[in-house]
Amino acid sequence: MNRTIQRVILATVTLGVAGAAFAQVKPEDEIRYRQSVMNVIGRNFGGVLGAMAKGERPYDQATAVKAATLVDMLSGLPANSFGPGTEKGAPTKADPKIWKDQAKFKAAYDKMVAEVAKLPAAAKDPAALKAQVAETGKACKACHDDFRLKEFRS
Ligand code: ASC
Repeated sequence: MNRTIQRVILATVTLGVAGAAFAQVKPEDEIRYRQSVMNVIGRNFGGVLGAMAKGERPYDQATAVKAATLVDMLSGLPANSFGPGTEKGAPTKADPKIWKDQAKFKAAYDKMVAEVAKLPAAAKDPAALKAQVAETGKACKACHDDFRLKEFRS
């Protein structure tokens, strides 16, 4: 067997194994994953940065930068867990519109990611943090208004 054929076989097997690994994630696990990450984002954005911006919690630079960096690292993850077949499988507030208007969902989601990316730098200064929390919050809210239901559905 020559090396080219060996490589083709190896690539095919690798892709097959990777594909099978992705396919094995059950919809309920994908739903749990995106909800878990959103929960951690919400606790750090609202509970830490939002509270500092509103003056409900004293500003502390190290705490703010840490929370902002964490939110920035996590912001893109749930986007990959709204794939085909994850519309249902566990109680979810994800609006079925997500799967019908993927371009609109992606645009709203990407706007959030772009605003979150500005948080770590803004978190170094209380006034800048307050301004960027406001902009980021608008992007969170816009996507939730359009694509998150008020109640869980099964
Ligand atoms: C949060 C959180 C949201 C958003 C939203 C922003 O911290 O849990 O859903 O911010 O309230 O308007």
